[in-house]
Amino acid sequence: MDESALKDAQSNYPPGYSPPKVWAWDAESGGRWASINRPIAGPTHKKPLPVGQHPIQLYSLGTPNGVKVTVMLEELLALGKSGAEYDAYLIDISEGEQFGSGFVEVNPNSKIPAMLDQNTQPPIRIFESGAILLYLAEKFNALLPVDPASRAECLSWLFWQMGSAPYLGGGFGHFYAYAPIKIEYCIDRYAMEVKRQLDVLDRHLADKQYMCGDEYTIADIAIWPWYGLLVVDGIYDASEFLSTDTYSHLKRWAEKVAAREAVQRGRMVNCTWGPLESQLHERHNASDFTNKTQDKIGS
Ligand SMILES: N[C@@H](CCC(=O)N[C@@H](CS)C(=O)NCC(=O)O)C(=O)O
Repeated sequence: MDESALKDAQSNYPPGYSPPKVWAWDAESGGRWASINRPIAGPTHKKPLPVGQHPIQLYSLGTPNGVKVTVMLEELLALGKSGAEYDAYLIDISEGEQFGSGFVEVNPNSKIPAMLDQNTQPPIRIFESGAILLYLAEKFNALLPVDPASRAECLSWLFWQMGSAPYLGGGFGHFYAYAPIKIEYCIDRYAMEVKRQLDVLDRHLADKQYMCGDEYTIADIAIWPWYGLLVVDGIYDASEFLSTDTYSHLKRWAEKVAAREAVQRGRMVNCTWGPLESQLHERHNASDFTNKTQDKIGS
């Protein structure tokens, strides 16, 4: 952009902050997550993680990144892969539990989801939801196509999700729903990108049942909790703002995936908000879901 175009663009926005030479961590920035944001890594306190009996130990929360993994585990169990039995423990990120020493040992990046596979000694740690999905798909030979072309397509969409969702969550969601002030420039920038991404998905799904054709794969499992939930559940209360109903192929896919039993179960695990009957704070057995339903009938 040349000098005069830049001046023109700047004149659309009121004068405000001008960055100092060196940024310093002086104060909370405000906004919904301000109290947990820090510019340094590492643990803030000593706290070992609980460990259960099952091969897989999950430390997570029912956010879209967490839901990817609980849906994957429920799908594997539905396929009869009993080795995927898991204990899911709650990590309350609003209370800073991601900075406990035990959690940081499993994920040095201090973000949910994080997983331990206790089938091996010492146990294997896996963090980053995409890495966890791929690890589980390879371990159980499921939900990842085997022929090279379909596998490449599946991994392309898996990594597309990993790169794209931060624009939806950290960009659009943050500035539209959580920031302490509404900044038109930021909301415009991220709404533009999110709508472009929705159009990418909508065009791709126009002639396909699932992201990789007729086969439901980890690409669907990764993408649905962000883009599917945006369309079927209006995360960030943004359906009208983003006109999500207009993406009809994406909507059809999102509703089809939402109807899967494993997806419905996976959404409940580690969820601490919304209707009480759809929250299962921790999961240690398949019967936890049944007991939950019975609680509901009994109440
Ligand atoms: N790229 C990571 C993102 C994980 C992530 O951002 N997790 C959020 C919750 S959805 C978190 O733990 N935030 C806590 C923090 O930032 O302190 C993944 O896909 O696993």
